[in-house]
Amino acid sequence: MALADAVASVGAPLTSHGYVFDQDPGAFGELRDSSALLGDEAALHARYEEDGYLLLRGYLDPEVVLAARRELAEKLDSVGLIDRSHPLTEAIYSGSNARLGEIDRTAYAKALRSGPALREAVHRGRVIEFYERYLGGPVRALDYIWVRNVRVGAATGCHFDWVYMGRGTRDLYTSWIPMGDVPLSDGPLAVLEGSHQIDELKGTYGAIDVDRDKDHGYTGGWLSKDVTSVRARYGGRWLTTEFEAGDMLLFGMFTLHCSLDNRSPVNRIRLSTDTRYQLASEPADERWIGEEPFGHGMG
Ligand SMILES: O=C(O)CCC(=O)C(=O)O
Repeated sequence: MALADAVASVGAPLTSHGYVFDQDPGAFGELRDSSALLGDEAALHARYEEDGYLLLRGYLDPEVVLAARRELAEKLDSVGLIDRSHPLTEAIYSGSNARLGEIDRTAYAKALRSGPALREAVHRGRVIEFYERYLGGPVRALDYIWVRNVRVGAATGCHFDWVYMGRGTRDLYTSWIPMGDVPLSDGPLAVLEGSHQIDELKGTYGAIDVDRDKDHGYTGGWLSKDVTSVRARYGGRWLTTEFEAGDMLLFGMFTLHCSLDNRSPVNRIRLSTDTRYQLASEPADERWIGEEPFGHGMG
């Protein structure tokens, strides 16, 4: 579906934290699909330099992704988050998260991000093959897998990934992988066009370390929740799309991104992961590697 039709089909303004995305063609557009460049590493690099991201539609095996979705949905169901009157893989929210108050949340979060089908989808096979070709050598994935199960009403604010994982190589890439279809209504990711070239932002907000710099003043490490002001200040269009199982969106540490609000009319939980890749020979951020990554607790 063309983006304009998809926007119209949502039937309500597209928002992030309630801030409305201006739908003027100069302010909002569609992520560019670079899958036609697969196999031509030089062209992929040139596109990445230009755009700060690569959208590879249908690059992953949808069956592998959907197996991971099933595994995630079962885990969400095990703590009462899924409405069982629908197939589990529809991931319709039950309306109650009361059980989360009764369980060991840390152990549960670890179980959620450690299933074999999930690892197969994001740490093996086609994803790794892509990065080995793209980076030209053996690749290390940061071991930590960020699982997003985003309910209606929630969104991610505008940020650079570097502020969360900037203690290793700068040649680090994020893969945002929809675990199933993520239409515009369900709160997909959005990228600010040209943001990877805003040097001023790299040297200011982009220079913080959310764990080390305790009084950085950026709540949660986000530059802002206000997509309208961010665009007014830095220019570019907010770019997004309707994602399908098998798509992979790759971006760099200094590409500003956020998510749309999940406004699913059927109360679907948005399921996606984000994972990071680099050359194995480069230094890695110690917070996110090993059997039990320390995460933000390291300080
Ligand atoms: O999926 C989301 O809402 C956030 C993902 C993200 O920030 C990332 O991929 O770096």
